[in-house]
Amino acid sequence: MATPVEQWVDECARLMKPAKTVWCDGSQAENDRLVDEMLRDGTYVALNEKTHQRCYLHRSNPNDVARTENLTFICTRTKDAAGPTNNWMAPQEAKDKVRPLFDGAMKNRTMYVIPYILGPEKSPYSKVGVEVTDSPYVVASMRIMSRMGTAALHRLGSSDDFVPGMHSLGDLSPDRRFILHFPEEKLIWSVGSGYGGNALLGKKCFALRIASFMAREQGWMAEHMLLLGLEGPSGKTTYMAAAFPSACGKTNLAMMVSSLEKEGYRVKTIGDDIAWMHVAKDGTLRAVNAEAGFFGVAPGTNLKTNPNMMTAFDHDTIFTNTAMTAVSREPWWEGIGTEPHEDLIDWKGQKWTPGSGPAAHPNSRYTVAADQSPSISSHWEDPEGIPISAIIFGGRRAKLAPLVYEARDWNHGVFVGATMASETTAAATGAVGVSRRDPMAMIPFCGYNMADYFQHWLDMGPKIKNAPKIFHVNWFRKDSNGKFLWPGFGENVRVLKWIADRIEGCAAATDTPIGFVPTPSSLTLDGMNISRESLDELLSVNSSDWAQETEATAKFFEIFGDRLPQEITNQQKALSDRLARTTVAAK
Ligand code: GTP
Ligand code: SPV
Ligand code: MN
Repeated sequence: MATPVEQWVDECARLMKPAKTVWCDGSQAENDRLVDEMLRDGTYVALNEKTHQRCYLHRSNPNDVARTENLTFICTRTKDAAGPTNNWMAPQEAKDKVRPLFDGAMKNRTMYVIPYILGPEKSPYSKVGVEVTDSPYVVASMRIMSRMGTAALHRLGSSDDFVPGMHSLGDLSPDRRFILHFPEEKLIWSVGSGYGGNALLGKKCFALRIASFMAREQGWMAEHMLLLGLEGPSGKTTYMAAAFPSACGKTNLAMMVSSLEKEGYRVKTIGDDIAWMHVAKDGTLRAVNAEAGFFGVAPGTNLKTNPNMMTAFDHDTIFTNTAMTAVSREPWWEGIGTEPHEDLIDWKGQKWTPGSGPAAHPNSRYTVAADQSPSISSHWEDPEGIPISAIIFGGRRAKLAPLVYEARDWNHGVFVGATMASETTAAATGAVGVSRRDPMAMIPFCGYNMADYFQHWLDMGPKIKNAPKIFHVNWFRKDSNGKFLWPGFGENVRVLKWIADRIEGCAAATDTPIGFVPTPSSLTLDGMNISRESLDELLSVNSSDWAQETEATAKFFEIFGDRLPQEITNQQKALSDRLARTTVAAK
């Protein structure tokens, strides 16, 4: 008797009609075969074997370089279940429309079957997915990003407890590109894109959109969050989870080299993008990294901003849409630490000239195994996960939001997350630098109605013993000349230290209408070059600006109608009242 997964794979083969089907085992030998094939057909370009062992450059189709949110759909039975922030199609309509694009899509191609585990191999919280794809680049990427191959098939056995994901490159035309999620039947269909979150179906499609839906049903949380441990001088580690929108600094924070190393503060990485969090038997909130690798933004990565990553990716790494140096064949991007020069080949494979725009695509990325980072925590694969003491929200906000503040309690923290906004980045197609509301950094990734998602967050708090404290950070506040007020990167550890000190009850704060803001002297700023004026501006809370902001958030919440939890409305009102009572909280 065929197992459920074999039956589903047969169905896919009947529809897409591949020349052959290959079940991936995840072995090095299999990867070597794929690399040879990809080097032969141009999918991969070989990089310098001396400086970058087994590293390759992949150039995706120039029309296929970022997630396409406008072509991403949540296909629940009712539109309400998907909510006002998602694109929606009825399941049957979606299938009728998109099935023809899969019909015969793999003629003369190989269909690869990728069984994979999300979460640590032996964790009770982990889940199995199976992706079929005609892209060897997707196979190689999934091998780095998840526990792929035989281990996953073993874990699955003859069970039907897996999330199937059907992927084909199709003809790569944006007109025939669809990323469809069927959360009620836990199914993913993706066609017409070979890039990142559109095509590696274990990532945003399963680990966030489908998983967030499951998490609500089952009482846990699937979040767009990095996970890190801050080691202090006493030897104690404080574990934190942080949600920032795409390309807003998760990877860099999770892997930072602390500027307070001499003082005994070090950051250890657990994950950089997706956290699954459960209330454990002892009542603590425990988080696992759903992934096994980093698919990180290349531009801006250099020996100063992220030395750990510069070490991690000098072997066994895939670079996507970066530039390369023509003679030495090394990857290159803006902000790598060297000036652009005439010897560059740009991300489209053309000779770069100063007039031809950025040499690397702004959303160019590296794909590298997590355990290649020197910063990886020895607990990153703990089956029970790590206990979370702080949840941090943040975004790119040139104005308004101070460097850091602490929410008054869990419900206020949920409100702080729900009112997040950030300037858009190159991680998704569309305009860059436009401020948009992005609750919990989940706007593109929540697989159901976000009003219900807020309620789910509110419901989780009381289930956790010593619920984590909730904070908001902003590394991106600018002065009147448009310059960042805060140096960021390794200096962000100073903010993490303040957060850990707040948890221990030993850091001072000003009680402002938006929450608790550090007093200037409660931040450890020794050895750092920052003026008193910049610091004051970074910590300032302008009540009239915030009053305007609350109007904008109230307007945003209107789209949810009656479904918006009453508690969110209460929090909104309480904030407005506090703002009205206080004219100035800033110093
Ligand atoms: P996704 O992988 O898209 O989810 O992004 P991410 O949230 O992991 O963002 P990442 O850490 O890759 O950073 C994105 C960009 O922001 C990079 O170009 C970084 O150089 C820049 N960046 C990260 N941290 C800071 C910071 O503290 N300050 C400033 N000014 N820029 C930062
Ligand atoms: C993001 O956009 O948040 C990413 C990259 O982490 S992608 O895999 O394309 O979603
Ligand atoms: Mn991300």
